[in-house]
Amino acid sequence: SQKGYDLWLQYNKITDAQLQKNYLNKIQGIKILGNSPTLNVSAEEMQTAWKSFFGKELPEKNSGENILVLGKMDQLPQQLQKNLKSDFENINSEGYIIKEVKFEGNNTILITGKSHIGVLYGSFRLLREMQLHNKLSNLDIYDSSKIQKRVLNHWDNLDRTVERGYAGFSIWDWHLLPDLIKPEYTNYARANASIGINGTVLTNVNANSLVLTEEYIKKVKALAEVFRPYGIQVYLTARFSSPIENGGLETADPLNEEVRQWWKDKADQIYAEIPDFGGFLVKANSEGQPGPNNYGRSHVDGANMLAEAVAPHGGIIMWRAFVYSEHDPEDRAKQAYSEFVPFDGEFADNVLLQVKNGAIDFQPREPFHPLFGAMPNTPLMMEFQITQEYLGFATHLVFLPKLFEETLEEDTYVNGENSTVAKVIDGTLSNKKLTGMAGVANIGNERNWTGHPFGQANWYGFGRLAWDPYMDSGDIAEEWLKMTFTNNEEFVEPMKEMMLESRETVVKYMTPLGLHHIMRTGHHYGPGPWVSNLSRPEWNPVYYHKADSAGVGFDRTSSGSNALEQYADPIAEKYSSPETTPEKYLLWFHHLPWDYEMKNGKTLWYNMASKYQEGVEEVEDMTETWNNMEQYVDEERFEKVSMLLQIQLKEAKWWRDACLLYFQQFSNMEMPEFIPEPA
Ligand code: GCW
Repeated sequence: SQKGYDLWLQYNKITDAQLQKNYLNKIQGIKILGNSPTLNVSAEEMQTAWKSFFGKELPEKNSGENILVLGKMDQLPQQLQKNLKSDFENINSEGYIIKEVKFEGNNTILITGKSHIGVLYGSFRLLREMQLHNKLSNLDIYDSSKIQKRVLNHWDNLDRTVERGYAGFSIWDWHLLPDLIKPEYTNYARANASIGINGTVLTNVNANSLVLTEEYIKKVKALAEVFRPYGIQVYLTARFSSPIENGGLETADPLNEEVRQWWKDKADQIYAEIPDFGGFLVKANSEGQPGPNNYGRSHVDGANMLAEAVAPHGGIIMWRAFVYSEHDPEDRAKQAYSEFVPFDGEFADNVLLQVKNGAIDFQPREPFHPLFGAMPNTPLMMEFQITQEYLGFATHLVFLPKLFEETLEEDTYVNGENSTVAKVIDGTLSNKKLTGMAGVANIGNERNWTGHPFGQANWYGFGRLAWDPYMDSGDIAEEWLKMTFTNNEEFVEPMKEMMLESRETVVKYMTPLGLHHIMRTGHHYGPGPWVSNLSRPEWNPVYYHKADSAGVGFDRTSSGSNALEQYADPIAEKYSSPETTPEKYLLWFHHLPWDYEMKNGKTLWYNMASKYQEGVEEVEDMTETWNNMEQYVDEERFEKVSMLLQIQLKEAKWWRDACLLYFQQFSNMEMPEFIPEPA
């Protein structure tokens, strides 16, 4: 049905009489100042919402009391511009102001900004206020994004398969582009704009150079045209060897003049078709992708060459720091830091270094990546994964903003206390102008976009945190629940609690106490701690948990890999001893005996078992909470979530039983009495 498709833009009918009165009194008509595709989109959105909220249109009015006025700063009457001078000083070029003002002598609600896109964001904000059932009185709201590039990364291939995508095939129908424009493209843009996402990388980081051919550039252009009114720029992934594959050159050496010229010409060609093209995202010399190292050149040589090609057009390069090599004996967790820190300050001005939240790979829980804070002279862009590669795909309900928030709030201590990751990312810690946050998309061609109806919350939450990395995940959950389902507190309160706990729950039944990367190799679904036969050692779970009769965990202190040395002193010191290491990271940093006594006086083995058990019990609680919600949710979404939760419960038990039975061989200790016999 429509419900799943409409995401958080349900605009449920306003039934409360008081509220309806307030809204309809305050806004009796709409006046649009000026003209632009983005303004048209804003006006259309108002109409869509009005029909859904109130069953009627919002009439256009030229003047009068209680109208809604939409227009950017320089369209406002001179006097009003003057009156709002200090308000405008509060916002950046994408920011907005929603304020009750006198307009041509009448009381009006004004939505304005310095750009049309600001007006669009303001329009979505006003509609959100209404979806949240906030009264419109003495409106005086202003807001701006704290991060500049808020970008989805689609790992979508040109044949429409999606790497680590679990919601069907790619939504980009390359075969029928540029001639067939699907309504999904518009609705995708609209949904993204509603949460402030302003960029999208259309293609997989494991890139195909075909997308840089003239034929595909036309297809990309068609999408860019759909997205433009919504303020969304398109980016592509650039396969480093494209000059060879596409250009017929003999090399892709970034210091070769012909190669440099090829990329410049390519950029010119793209920008001739797509003047607001965002730039390139590049995965180089990682997991078999070609890169500058193939020619004995560095990541800086590679990134700066591409940066030079797009710079004249205002483009940027997002260069990924996700590198590790099977030939490197160093702990995988240390390799990116070792590789990139020496290059600090050497990247061109229009390069962002894109760093995953943790040093291994999108685990249910990881300590923050030590690169954050360690490269003060390089703008670092956060890469989160919205798609649940290691968190149960689109089958398990896990509210990821909680995970994102945990990383953003971590203190790097690099400039003393309160040097949080959020401050690295928003540029305030070391005064960066270019800032960004990327999220690997969980979107596919499923009718509800994300497969699991609650996957939508992760897309939503990513957008909200990219706009404001200091947002509270509880507020995000609450907004999303109200906008997506209902404002009824009897639904919102228990569901909010359930969402907020869901992340800790998945950690408990998959990888408690700092365990990591013990998923079945290859697909990363389900447990596989026993796997040890892959040619690349660091792809084997045994590499990470190191269970033996002496104990379990990865020693990353000075007696082990010393990955800790990559963190600032307060962290390195604190985590060097198991006694002072937060329990959640215990086995990430320490190899400890099975009978190691933990804070509660019980052994490590006992604690591990009880975490797995708690995880299972918490999923049981989730199913119960959801069962009580039937009356508040449409049948289709209710049934789907019910069935998915049953699978999640079955699989939480699978995780518990598989991991505990496996680890028991090493612990040689009895299974605590609360663990049931495996089915
Ligand atoms: O998480 C791992 C995935 C790969 C992915 C890679 C990356 C796109 O298993 O599928 O490739 O990371 O981020 O580049």
